[in-house]
Amino acid sequence: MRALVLVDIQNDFLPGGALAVPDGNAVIPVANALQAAFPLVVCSQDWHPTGHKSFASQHPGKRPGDQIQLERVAQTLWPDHCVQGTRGAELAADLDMQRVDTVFHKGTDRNIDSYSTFFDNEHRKDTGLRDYLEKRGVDEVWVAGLATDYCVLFSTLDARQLGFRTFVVEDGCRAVDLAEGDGERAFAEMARAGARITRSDQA
Ligand code: VGL
Ligand code: ZN
Repeated sequence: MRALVLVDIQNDFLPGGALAVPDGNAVIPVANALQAAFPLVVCSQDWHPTGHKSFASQHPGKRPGDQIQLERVAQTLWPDHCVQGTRGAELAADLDMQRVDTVFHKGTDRNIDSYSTFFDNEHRKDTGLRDYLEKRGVDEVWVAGLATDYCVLFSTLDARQLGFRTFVVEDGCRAVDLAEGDGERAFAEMARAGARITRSDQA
């Protein structure tokens, strides 16, 4: 049994948003079209409290794009984004939600970021997605959404580590590309971890 995981398709990651992913809008029609091919569809939603430690605004003298050490892991600093209850945090209005079974929130702990839809960046807390999928007999996960080089990458690596057969829908993802080529490097890393890089017409 397979499931489609749509990662962080939220206003703040779309053009005009606080952490706009170039061409981020392009993933919406792909995500909508994919859904019919899956018996189970879930979404993740980046869902930060105000003053989240991944925000550059919380670190005097730091700017978005800078790196710091947070708890025990390296953390890239971001503009304030996906703050709980704000319009920027809402899932894209054009994303078809009719067949979406559950929305999993992540990044809710002020002190640690969570790129992955499964675990926080220290692998301490679980979002519940793993149990949810295993209870329903899911052994294959397809991933699409935003952004290729952060939340799609880490969700895919965790899915592989948890033993799911894992596919990443290349045309259904877009990258932040803080450094040129980050998106391409992320696809290569996911492939190295055993994920199959595929396209939406293969679903
Ligand atoms: C994301 C940076 C910060 C993502 C979330 O969804 O890829 N990237 N928070
Ligand atoms: Zn975030």
